[in-house]
Amino acid sequence: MASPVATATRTGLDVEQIRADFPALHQEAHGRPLVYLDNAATTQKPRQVIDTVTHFYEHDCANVHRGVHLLSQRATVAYESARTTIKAHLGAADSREIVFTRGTTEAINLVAQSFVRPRIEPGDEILITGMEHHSNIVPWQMLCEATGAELKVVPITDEGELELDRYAELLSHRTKIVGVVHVSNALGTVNPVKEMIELAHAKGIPVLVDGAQAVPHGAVDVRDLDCDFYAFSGHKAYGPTGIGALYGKREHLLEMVPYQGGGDMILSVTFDETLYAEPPHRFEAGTPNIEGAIGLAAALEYLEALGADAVTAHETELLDAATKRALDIPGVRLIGAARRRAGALSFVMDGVHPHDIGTILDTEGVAIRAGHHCAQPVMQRFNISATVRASFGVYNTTNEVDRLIEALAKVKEIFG
Ligand code: C6P
Repeated sequence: MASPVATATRTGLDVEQIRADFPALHQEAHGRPLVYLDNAATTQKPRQVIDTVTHFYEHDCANVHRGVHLLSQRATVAYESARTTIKAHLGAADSREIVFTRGTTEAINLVAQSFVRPRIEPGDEILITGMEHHSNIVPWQMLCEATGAELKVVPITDEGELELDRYAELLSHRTKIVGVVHVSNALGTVNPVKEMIELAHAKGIPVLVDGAQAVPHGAVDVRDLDCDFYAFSGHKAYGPTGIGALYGKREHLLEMVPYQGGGDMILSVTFDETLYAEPPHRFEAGTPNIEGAIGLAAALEYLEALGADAVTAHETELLDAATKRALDIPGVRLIGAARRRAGALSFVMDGVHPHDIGTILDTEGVAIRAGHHCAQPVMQRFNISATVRASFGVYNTTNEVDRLIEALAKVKEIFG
């Protein structure tokens, strides 16, 4: 089936070669070659990830940490070496600092319940920002409700950047943790997390970074950032769904109580007492998503082979081109015009609901997301109910930017 011809990239990625790795890209949507621009929601998977997961099912399928038999030993080695791959990808010091989770959401809930809950008191504060995804809001609200703590929010400017002066002021002796998104899924803003972490640490406050939209788009180094926790999801970084990871500094993980109880997180159990396993297994109760972890490692290896800087450069080129050309369309208004953006272009068009735009684009074979992107407070901040969001990945091309813009012109034609 026909696929859009990839144009040469000036940024060092062989996009045609990359596209050949992704079977799902080579199909039509409503009779047109698919243009997949919903990468912030989830990415397509390269053959290397699909084959890794298939290989596990065909050769090594067994439970981990439990069996004496060969397959179980192979599954255990593959699962634990996936942890080492993730440790290396994030620049962590020790693979025991990597906890497998279902994704970013579960990682944040784990920090809320296991790290913050035991040390929070009525009147204490949790500081997040106005551009968080619901998964970095709701767990903290639940915790506040249960404990009498208070949720504080760093406001955002009209350009979609954080008000850093306000951030510094809001860091108080009552702040028990800062939760901040590295790259906003609704605005594309890249936040100055390193600087924010420094400011928080100067007051002894730990910081959790939501890296769901950062890991797919470039280099992340948790030791350079000096963050206390870093959460991300596999499926947005070309890996399987249902798997992600939490990086946590070893000294924090050692202090933390388990989040869930069950098999594989214990040293010994009697009816009188249970002794817990050391981190990270203490936080991985039950049979884990073994094939997910292995597939995630394959995805990160794939990204590494491309090179983080080349990935960033390629996607920035597409994002800049799409932004410039979308703004040439009368009535298009960008939501989020931060100086540093990554991955996503979010906008509204006068007189046309984003869902209508999404539907027309779909009939043109262009997949984008229209909605609040699970960041309703961002929509409230900009007095809108939804945006159109085109989000880019390693396999997108300038031809596809053309297709997006042509489809938007069609929307204009239909709605006048
Ligand atoms: N954003 C989007 O279309 P999970 O669902 O746990 O894999 O990831 C949650 C999450 C957390 N933080 C950020 C910044 C995110 O973007 C997401 C997921 C998707 O924008 C689905 S709502």
